[in-house]
Amino acid sequence: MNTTELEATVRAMIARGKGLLAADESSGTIKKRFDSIGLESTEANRRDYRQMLFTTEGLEQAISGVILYDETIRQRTDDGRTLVSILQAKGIVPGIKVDKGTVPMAPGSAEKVTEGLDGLAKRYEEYYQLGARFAKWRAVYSITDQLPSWRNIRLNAQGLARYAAITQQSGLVPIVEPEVLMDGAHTIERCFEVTEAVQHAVFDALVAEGVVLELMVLKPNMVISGKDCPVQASAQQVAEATVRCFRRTVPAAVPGIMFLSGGQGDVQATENLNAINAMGVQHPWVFSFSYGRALQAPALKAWGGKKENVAAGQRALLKRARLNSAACRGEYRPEMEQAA
Ligand code: 5MM
Repeated sequence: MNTTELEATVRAMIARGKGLLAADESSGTIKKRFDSIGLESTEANRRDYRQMLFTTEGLEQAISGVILYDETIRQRTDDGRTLVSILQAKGIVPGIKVDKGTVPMAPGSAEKVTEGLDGLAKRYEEYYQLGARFAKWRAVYSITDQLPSWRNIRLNAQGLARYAAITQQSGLVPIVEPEVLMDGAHTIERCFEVTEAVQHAVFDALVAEGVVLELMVLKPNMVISGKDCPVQASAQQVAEATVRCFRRTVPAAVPGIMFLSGGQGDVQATENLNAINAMGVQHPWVFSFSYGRALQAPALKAWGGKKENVAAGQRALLKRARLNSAACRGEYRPEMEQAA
């Protein structure tokens, strides 16, 4: 394991005031996103969209890394440069999503497990050549009164841990993403309970698998009310519950906790991250963002699939990236939404 290189990658990813842009939507997910603006999901349109995002001037001031999808890491701009080289020229670290999505845990089961371990070390040889220096694997957990089951928590933890070990051995930094979904009417207390159990199982498995905790990044959900819960917790309550949960479960050796947005509104995701960083408490970890929807939704809308809107799309992306950068420092204020 090239510890020096992995350390440098982690440091770059968690650089102060910066976060990750999750642009690793699989074909099914990007189709859903494009459907929302009435755009066909063709290879050329997906390339144009990602090119629009990555060529945003000044993006590197707030974004340290971008998570790519297999198709994107191979694509080129109009003038023949790889999309990866656009990022590298800005000092942004390219990363790659390596999981192959989820399947039912058993026939008929509502719970999901993540696939993609077969041939992973071999796939990394090519991804490294293509420029990837970190990777991402996502496990998802649904909340109901009975779920997630212990079996589901255990199986997903094992998958995340095995992936993380192979990733480090292959010279890339693993982002470990256990996502407890916001879907449902559950309370923030129930989200706390499930997230705590999930994180305990994940770290138990990571340690058992020999993963070097200093050389990974955690990408979790915040502890938050279910989308349909009649009582929605405030940003302050989300921050307090989230920090309490991670103080109980995440070893201090882990350098960075970079949250997913998970369906939170774009402003809400910024407010919550800001509240976490404005608590005035010293934490062992950097708290930052690895947002997909919360960074991209306004940009996608402003772009609308039209060449003449590229600048508008980029302005929208830069605005959210900068405001989330401020939230990493606990310096975001609602008035900044208008000022930006
Ligand atoms: C960008 O979306 C990622 C890929 O999802 P699929 O494999 O389902 O297409 C996703 O893993 C994303 O990185 C995380 O969910 C964080 O994104 P959000 O939108 O939750 O911040």
